[in-house]
Amino acid sequence: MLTPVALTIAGSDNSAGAGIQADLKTFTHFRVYGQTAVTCVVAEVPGNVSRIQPVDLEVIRDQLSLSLEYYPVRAIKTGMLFSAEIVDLVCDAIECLALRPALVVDPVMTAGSGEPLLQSGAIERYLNRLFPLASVVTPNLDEAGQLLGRRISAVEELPGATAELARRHGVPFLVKGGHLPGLSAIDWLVAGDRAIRISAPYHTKIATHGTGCTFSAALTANLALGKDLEEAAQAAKNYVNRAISASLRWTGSRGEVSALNPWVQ
Ligand code: PXL
Repeated sequence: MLTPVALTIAGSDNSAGAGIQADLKTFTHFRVYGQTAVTCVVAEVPGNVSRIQPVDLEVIRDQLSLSLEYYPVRAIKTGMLFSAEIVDLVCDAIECLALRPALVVDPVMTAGSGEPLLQSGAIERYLNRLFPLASVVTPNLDEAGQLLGRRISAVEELPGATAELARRHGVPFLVKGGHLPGLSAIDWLVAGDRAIRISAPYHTKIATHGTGCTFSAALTANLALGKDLEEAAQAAKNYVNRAISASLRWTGSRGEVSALNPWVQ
């Protein structure tokens, strides 16, 4: 089989646990060749976002058109898009493709530290333009809560919340319930009339920076490999679970730092 190509449209995280860097490592793990369109440069370490610099819109447009024109991109992932202008530009680039690749929309809104990663005016563009193009939308609990207009605070609420989002937007939704209290990290996928519970053991006190990016990148890679949505979601969940449990750890001059392990089998 020819090596599949996937494209991530996301921000750069210098600490490399999230964003473009996490996506490329994940694509590489699955032997999918990654292309990148960088939307912003974020200066950060886990738990501390220092500065965000959006990339010039013309430069983002050229990154997208060059990768999409020269490579047979089978799947696209969007991560941190930051502004309404960038969401519009991404939609323009995807809408004009004759052959639509699979599209995973990870609606990144805030960093783990609580720092906003999306301007508030951009949410309306997600709802009206980007979600309708998606093969699947993958919010975490906070993002799903913001999209619904109410908090999701218990595992029992996940199936109903996920179904409501999928129905409201007319596309599959996968809500990542990993931060809910319990022995398992449970995600729900609702696609048409199918509802699937995806679970993995819950890990405490291990690296979690970038788990959302890594999950959606793994899902994108598996769609690029030709798996269907359910199989791809299972493979992605399984990979993230192993990457968390085999987390890397160092002691820097500020103390302990950790990261997901991209080398797990
Ligand atoms: O995890 C969300 C996220 C996405 N993209 C970038 C980030 C982060 C979190 O810090 O930096 C670039």
